[in-house]
Amino acid sequence: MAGGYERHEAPGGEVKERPRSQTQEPALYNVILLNDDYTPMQFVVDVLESIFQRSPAEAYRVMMQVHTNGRGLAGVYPWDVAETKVDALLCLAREAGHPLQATIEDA
Ligand code: TYC
Repeated sequence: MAGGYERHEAPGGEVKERPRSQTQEPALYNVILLNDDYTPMQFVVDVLESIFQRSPAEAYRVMMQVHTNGRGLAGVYPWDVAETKVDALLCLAREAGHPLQATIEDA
């Protein structure tokens, strides 16, 4: 990782230096929703709102994107979060008897 120092100019013109942060941002992954012919549109909208924290308008837009193009982006998360959200989605879909599927891809 690139080391070194970050330089900041303080309001009085004084230059301060501190070691560059050693913390790594986590890798991000896309959760992709897949279309099918059976899952009701409203169920997909509800899932996007409840699991992926999309607004009603966003949820409808993403659902229509998937319905029209076959796939669409539900959200972008670190691996563990993406996996947990897909598990929750599959669980809700299975309980409701819908074949809704999602995959995780590199962002
Ligand atoms: N194609 C489905 C229908 O016509 C709706 C749908 C949208 C299903 C998005 C899955 O990920 C999906 N009822």
